Amino acid sequence: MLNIILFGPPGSGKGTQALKLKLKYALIHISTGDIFRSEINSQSSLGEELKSYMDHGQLVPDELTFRVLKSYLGENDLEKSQGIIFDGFPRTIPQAEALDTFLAERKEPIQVVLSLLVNEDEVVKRIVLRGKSSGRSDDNDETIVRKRMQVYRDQTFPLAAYYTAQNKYVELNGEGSIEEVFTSLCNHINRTVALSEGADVI
Ligand code: B4P
Repeated sequence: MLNIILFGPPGSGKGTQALKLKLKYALIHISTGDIFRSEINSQSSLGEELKSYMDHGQLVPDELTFRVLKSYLGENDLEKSQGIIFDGFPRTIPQAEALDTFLAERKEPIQVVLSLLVNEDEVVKRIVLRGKSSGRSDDNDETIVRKRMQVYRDQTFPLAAYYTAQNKYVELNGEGSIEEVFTSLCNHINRTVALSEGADVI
């Protein structure tokens, strides 16, 4: 099993790259952002609650995130894949701890956390551009986008130290073209797989 976390600020390309990696490595793609947006589109009261946080650039509270994710996992069979790519999850230390517990029970820990480095002006530019066509209400207001960056720095970036302590955190340049970033991610993943198989990788 190949379990990977794609990490980075909003708009760093996690979703874009996760879709390509999912196809290449036959992984299940778990994006909490996508799961939340699908719940919002169903116009349920739970979706309304999720939207109230997302529209303000805030994280969905952990307890609510766990509830939605648990229900999603109950409906999807994880056994039929070569592994899982986590995109936008975990975003807080309690989320990371819960994920570690869940994967420890399955004896399939995270192998590598790949962090896409992109400067703030570039991510704001990308998200505002996406906002023109995505219809996402959290994308089309620069103030909200900057608030999401602040939330990332305060609540999510501490995970870099959490996974560094586990010797799993790898940073790479997320500012090249989509294909360049993809090649770089694949190189890191191939290296991780080779190391886990006992190869002598320099
Ligand atoms: P997400 O859905 O995770 O979205 P994101 O951070 O905006 O995007 P991502 O990094 O995936 O960027 P993308 O590839 O699309 O989160 C949305 C919200 O949901 C959060 O703010 C939060 O409220 C909530 N949420 C989600 N998970 C949560 C959790 N676990 N706990 C609590 N709350 C949670 O790329 C962005 C744009 O850049 C695209 O238009 C793309 O085409 C472009 N792009 C990508 N790579 C590029 C490149 N190399 N060059 C140029 N453009 C590029």
